[in-house]
Amino acid sequence: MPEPSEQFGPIRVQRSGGIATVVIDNPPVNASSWDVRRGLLTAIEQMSADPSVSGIVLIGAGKTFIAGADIKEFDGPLRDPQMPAVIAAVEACAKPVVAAIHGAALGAGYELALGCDARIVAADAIVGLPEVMLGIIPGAGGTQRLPRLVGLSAAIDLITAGRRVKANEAVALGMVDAMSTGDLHADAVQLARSVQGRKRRLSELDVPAESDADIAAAADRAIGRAKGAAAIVEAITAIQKAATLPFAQALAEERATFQRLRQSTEAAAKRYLFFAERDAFRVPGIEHARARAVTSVGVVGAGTMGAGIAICFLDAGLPVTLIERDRNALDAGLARIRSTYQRMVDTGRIDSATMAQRLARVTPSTDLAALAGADLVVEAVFEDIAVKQTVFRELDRVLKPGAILGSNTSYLDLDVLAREISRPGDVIGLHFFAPANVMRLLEVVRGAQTAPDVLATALAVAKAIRKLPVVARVCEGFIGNRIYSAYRTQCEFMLEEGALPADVDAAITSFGFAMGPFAVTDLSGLDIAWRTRQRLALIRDPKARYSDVLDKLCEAGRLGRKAGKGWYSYPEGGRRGVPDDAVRAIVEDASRRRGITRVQMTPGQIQARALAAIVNEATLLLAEAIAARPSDVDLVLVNGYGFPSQHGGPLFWASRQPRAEIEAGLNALAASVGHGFRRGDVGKVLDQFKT
Ligand code: T1G
Repeated sequence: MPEPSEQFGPIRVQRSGGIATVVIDNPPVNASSWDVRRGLLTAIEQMSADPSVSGIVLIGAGKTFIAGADIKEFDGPLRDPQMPAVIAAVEACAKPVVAAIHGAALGAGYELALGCDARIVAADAIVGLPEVMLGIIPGAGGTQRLPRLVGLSAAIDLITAGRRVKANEAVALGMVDAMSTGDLHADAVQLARSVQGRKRRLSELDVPAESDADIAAAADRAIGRAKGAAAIVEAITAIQKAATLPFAQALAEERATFQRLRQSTEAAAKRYLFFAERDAFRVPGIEHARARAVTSVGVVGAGTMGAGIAICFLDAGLPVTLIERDRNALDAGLARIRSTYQRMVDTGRIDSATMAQRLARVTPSTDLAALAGADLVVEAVFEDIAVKQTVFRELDRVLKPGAILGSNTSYLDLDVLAREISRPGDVIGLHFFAPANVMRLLEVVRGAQTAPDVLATALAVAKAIRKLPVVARVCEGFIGNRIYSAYRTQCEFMLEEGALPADVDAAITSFGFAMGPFAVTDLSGLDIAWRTRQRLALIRDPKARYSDVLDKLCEAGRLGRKAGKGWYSYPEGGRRGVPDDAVRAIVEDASRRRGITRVQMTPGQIQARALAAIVNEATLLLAEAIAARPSDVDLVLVNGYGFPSQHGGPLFWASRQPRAEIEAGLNALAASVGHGFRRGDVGKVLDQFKT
């Protein structure tokens, strides 16, 4: 690229043969901050007025085009010039402007590109309008210009799903005009020259004709996905205006909707989670630790979890040695992996060649010695300490020095496992969530002796397998299961006091959870919690309140959906549970045995108690440093336990409620638990949140 001629803050201009290249240089992702917008506007206006310039190319410095508006600016009023003004200047410019896209052109970045006369992408580019993921809608013309390129129904699909579209598909969909053959800048300059003197303003194009049926179908699909997310509904409305309103009016209404949603609690919650995900990778105290190389992985146990874990590594391009105790179990594990990939082929997510490549990287064996060369091994065997200790002792014998031993335990004491072997520093918990190849969350459990570079390796591995790692210290249930257990216990107490499973589940789903605690337990099976209770019975404080309703259900063979009955019944093996009088009888009998007069509870009371249990337990484990920061806890509950993301997680949610209401919920919780209740210093935690 020629030498820079002008500089406007993070924007520099380079000229070559009549083409002015405007370079956006605002690391790390060229977010369109105020400085960038100001610099761009100045550069565009100057190049427009300069007779020696016949065309303009916009390109990003570093690894990407503009990855979007600067989300950090969204909590306050946005300073002028705002992106619509920059794009208006691009459209007003008489000379063709070409967007040269590498890396990410997302949100405002792609909207700027849509304001240009042509778009050319590098092979690694992704383009899209993911604003709904942040509780907002595109606010710089995306809902108006994209439909003019791809049609209304395709725009509805792309925007309401927040899709990030790879280069090939973007060309095929018409979202961009061309793919660079190699030198993106040179190809963009060539393109600018080839369209000299010709403007192609999308704002002047009509929306391609389409049947109302197709448009309605796309809107229905999007509504189906919305699950109450306001931004998706608002996006559909905005997009449809592209076909009904004059461009300028629809653009202004889009902007007004964007500004309104930007200030909503839902959008604030989504921004909080966005930055929380980035913070999760930053673990105090290991800044200087170097991750070990992981080029080969072993998975011990090919059950549902083991097979899913193996798929995570295969998807990331790593070879996996899969171990099972015998041939039958091994074949069953391989069949699980194969059928998962076959479903991905059948649904068009991967092609059969990719499936074959991934399966070819599996080495099945019934001999642990096959793991001698592995850099990392994850055990996913039966959740029993004695079984896991045996496996760890064996692994300690066969693995090479420097190999990392990961355990997928979801409850057990990792330090007990580590003490078993000669290299406790190489032990780490890698708690995947079912289905492991789908759920993004990975609880990384740091043992008392886990070495810093082992923790750093786990975080690097999490990034490589596209997981969201949250570091937890060792305690019963780590972050997620510990909080979920306190929440479920409180929900069971409410059954004894007057609620029924369907009342609690209805209250919880109306708060935004996809499922209530009793429907969830029926899905995962009541016997898992029952086993944990039996294991903990020896150390339970006999004076502490204990609800035995779940035990009674298990003793009655009501183990959940797999048994056709649990908290609900599932006639003809259906997926939908129906309330069952047998459960009501067991619950009412428990009240009688405890001398409790049953009182109808309102959905609000149920929500307050359930959320108080979550918030209180979260506060206790923060005080014990099980989690490093409140946002880590929120990430775990949102990404692993279905806490509604529009609330930002339990602690973010609580920080936005009147403190008196939170205290009232905690008081009700304390009263219901009684003896042994530990009240966390919730106020201290919530004070950390800026409101
Ligand atoms: N604003 C501010 N900071 C951002 C940012 C953004 N849009 N995107 C990333 N960062 C920071 C991030 O916090 C991190 O900082 C660093 O950059 C690297 O990010 C008007 C309103 C582009 C795919 O939703 O998806 O435009 O932690 O770790 O894995 O209609 O970042 O190092 O201090 O994620 O390589 C729409 C958001 C905005 C895209 C790169 N755009 N970004 O992934 O790096 S709304 C988005 C991403 C909008 C208009 C509307 C990813 C990425 P730190 P990273 P990465």
